[in-house]
Amino acid sequence: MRTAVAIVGGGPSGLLLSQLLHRAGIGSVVLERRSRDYVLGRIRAGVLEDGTQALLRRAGVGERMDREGLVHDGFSLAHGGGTHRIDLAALTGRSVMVYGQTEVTKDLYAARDAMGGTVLHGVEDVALHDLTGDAPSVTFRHEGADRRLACDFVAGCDGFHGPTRQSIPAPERREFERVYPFGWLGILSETAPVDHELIYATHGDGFALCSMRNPRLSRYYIQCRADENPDDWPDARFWDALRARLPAALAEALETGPSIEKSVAPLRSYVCETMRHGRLFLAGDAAHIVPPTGAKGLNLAAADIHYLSEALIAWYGTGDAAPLDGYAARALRRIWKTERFSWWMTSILHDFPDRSPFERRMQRAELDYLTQSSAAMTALAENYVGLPY
Ligand code: RFL
Ligand code: PHB
Repeated sequence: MRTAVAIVGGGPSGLLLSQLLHRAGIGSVVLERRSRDYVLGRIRAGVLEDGTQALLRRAGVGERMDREGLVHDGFSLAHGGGTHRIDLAALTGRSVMVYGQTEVTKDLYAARDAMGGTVLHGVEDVALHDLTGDAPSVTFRHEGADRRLACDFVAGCDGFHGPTRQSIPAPERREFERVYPFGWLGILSETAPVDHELIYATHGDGFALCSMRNPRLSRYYIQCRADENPDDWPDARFWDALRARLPAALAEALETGPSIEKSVAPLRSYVCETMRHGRLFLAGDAAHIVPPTGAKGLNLAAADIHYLSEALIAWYGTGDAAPLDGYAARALRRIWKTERFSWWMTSILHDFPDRSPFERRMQRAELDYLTQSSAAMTALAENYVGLPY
């Protein structure tokens, strides 16, 4: 088998890259370890920046998003018993869209099918070869047979736990990490969202987030221990804990019901600055992780794909290697700013068990300042709607 770009990972990064390359006449094969149903069953991100929306439209997958996505002109911070609205539209002239990662991925699969794209599911034992020469290849097992895919380039879009980053020799990898001393327990429930916009709440018991997927599907999160077992959280316990962290009026308005999904996600900041090794390029969660507080994971992955697709299209179009050579530096400038924002939002909104009384007062002052200064609110808003590409 031969293709131009071998893409390891059929999550949003891999599918979007494949779609953008295809529209530029460049072939690819996507190798995904899981089944399509498994990939579509994962409940993850929910908020799209306007840059991500524009990229999805450019990839030809914006139609359903524009029809069904919910445009949000603001969100609220809840603390000290009250709420404070951050008016994204007034502060930045821009907005975000609530449209779940599951839907984005579904649209991308439908587009790949319609264009006859090759996505192989259930691949095992992916291994990368000859990355530093000009004829790399990927070997894997698929449907019981050993296969070899010859290619010009390999895109590592296989998420944080995937194998492509490990193909970069350890001494060459420059990695930076912070693991937070808590996680998020999330549920999905077929109930009306407590508000028409998102609410990020801080409370002595810990952080809580009220989000949604559509007007009859709510997504709620509460800060929990990183090693929390979701089975220890029957629905009633979750709803009680959430109510306790919300201002009284919202707690009273909260519609509860059975959860249809419940999971714990650890919180981590991570960057691998080495995003290239010969003909291998990393993108998305394979290269970096942000804590979900700023809703940036999926958006950051899309920005990488924007840069990488442009660079590959330039190489195939004119033979110009400069954009590929500059890919990592260009992507990292935006990655680090987004890491900073996600780290900052996490640090002001969560309860850190090891914080000193002084640090807790600083956290309180920061929130107080944020809700009183239009300069501070504008800084929050411009990061939340997304930094330019
Ligand atoms: P993904 O989505 O992890 O996709 C990687 C794909 O690679 C496949 N893979 C392999 N394929 C072949 N061979 C192997 N050996 C492979 N190993 C792995 C995987 O099966 C998978 O299909 O990475 P991608 O495409 O870069 O997309 C990034 C986003 O998914 C991610 O940034 C966000 O979902 C992060 N994130 C969230 N972001 C938000 O903005 N808001 C959220 O609420 C939110 N919740 C989450 C999240 C990430 C989570 N993870 C990764 C544990 C909740 C969770 C649980
Ligand atoms: C979500 O709806 O899953 C969501 C929304 C905003 C975040 C994180 C997750 O900051």
